[in-house]
Amino acid sequence: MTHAKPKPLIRLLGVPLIERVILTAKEAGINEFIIVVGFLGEQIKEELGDGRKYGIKIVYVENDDWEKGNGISVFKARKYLQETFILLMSDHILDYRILEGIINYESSNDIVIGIDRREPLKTDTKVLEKNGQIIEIGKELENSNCIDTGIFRCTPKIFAFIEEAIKENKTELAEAIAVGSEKGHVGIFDVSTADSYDSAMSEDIDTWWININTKEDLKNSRKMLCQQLKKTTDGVISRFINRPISIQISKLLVKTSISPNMISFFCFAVAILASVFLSFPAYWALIIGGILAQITSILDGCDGEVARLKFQSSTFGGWLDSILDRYADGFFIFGLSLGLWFRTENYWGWIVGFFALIGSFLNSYSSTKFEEFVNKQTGFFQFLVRRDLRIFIILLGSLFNQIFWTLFILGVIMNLEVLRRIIVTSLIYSKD
Ligand code: C2G
Ligand code: CA
Repeated sequence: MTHAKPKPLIRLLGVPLIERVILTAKEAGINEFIIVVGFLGEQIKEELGDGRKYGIKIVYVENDDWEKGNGISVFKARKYLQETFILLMSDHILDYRILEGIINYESSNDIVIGIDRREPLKTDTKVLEKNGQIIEIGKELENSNCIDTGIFRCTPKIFAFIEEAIKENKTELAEAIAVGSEKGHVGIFDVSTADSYDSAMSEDIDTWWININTKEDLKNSRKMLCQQLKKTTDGVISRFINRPISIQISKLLVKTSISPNMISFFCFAVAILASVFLSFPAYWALIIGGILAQITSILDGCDGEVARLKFQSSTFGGWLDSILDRYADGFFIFGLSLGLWFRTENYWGWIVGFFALIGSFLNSYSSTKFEEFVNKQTGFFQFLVRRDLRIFIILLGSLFNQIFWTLFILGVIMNLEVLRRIIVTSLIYSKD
């Protein structure tokens, strides 16, 4: 053995595969886990512990027969599984909405298998289903119309099927499921029917799963996970400029132990530095200030991205993120107004600064409720006027050495956007 690391502990964007599976299940509301360990099981136990650090409960079951089929592994856990449970593979990465879907799916079958209609790969277990019931299952099926995703909902009845299969020397889980399906007890759940709507995150991404076998699979899953990092509420600058960069940075950050809150604070510190530069009368300082401001706008994506990739999102973090952003906004505009005053001693700078400031604050203040009202109804791509655009205007203004016009444009655009929101909301809701 050259590398003595069990496959479930391979890291995918900073999180071991098995931990990903567990935390995804937790997102779907599952809090108790039975993990069957075999080969190099000690390392897995050491990594995950009793689950307390994740706010869940983990019980381990040893399987010394790990060289036999995976049906044996499931069978060894029977003592702990006296009610309906979800059976997952430690190397199948999946979207939590598939789990929500299969948990809530109405079916009287003892086993419900998550299936996918895509073309089978060599490694896939093939399934032939008819009217929602499984007729045949196996790796070598000639006639199949879907594949097994490795996501199951089971009643303890499954152990009887496994036992029966074992008697015939069949130790693979698929073979036990075949026993159950012959008796007409196995149904399907099409994973593509899982609800793909997540109010904040997904846009047109599908619910997905990947069986990680090769380096290529790891690469694809990384791509999938990164695609989901964008938010429906991202503005244009964020969508086309900031996110593509911040996601690359986040890919590096997840490999470290840097927490989302640390990123939020770091980002804030850079913002303060940016506003100091913006307040200097020299043109070169203004340019540096504008560039630093844009950098913080990019980094502002990283705290949330790392939080989502590492299952570290928190209510506090989200709140901190937005509070620090508001402070930074205030400092940027104050820095610009001060810089203008140093240069011209014209009090008009303070007046446009005031309008830019209040417009920026109200733009953020009104956005959450407004998006709740409107976005859910329309859903299609919109030109969102948000902080990312604000900071981009500051960048352009400082590159062109136009502080007054920067503040002026900010004041106009931000207040017009607030006005637009008032009008749109009143049109939709005036009848309530
Ligand atoms: N979050 C968190 N902890 C932090 C920061 C953020 O848990 N310290 C989570 C929260 O759920 C928060 C979300 O991440 O609601 C914010 O996601 P971001 O991707 O940081 O998005 P946002 O800052 O709103 O926008 O181009 C940059 C983007 O416009 C940044
Ligand atoms: Ca952020």
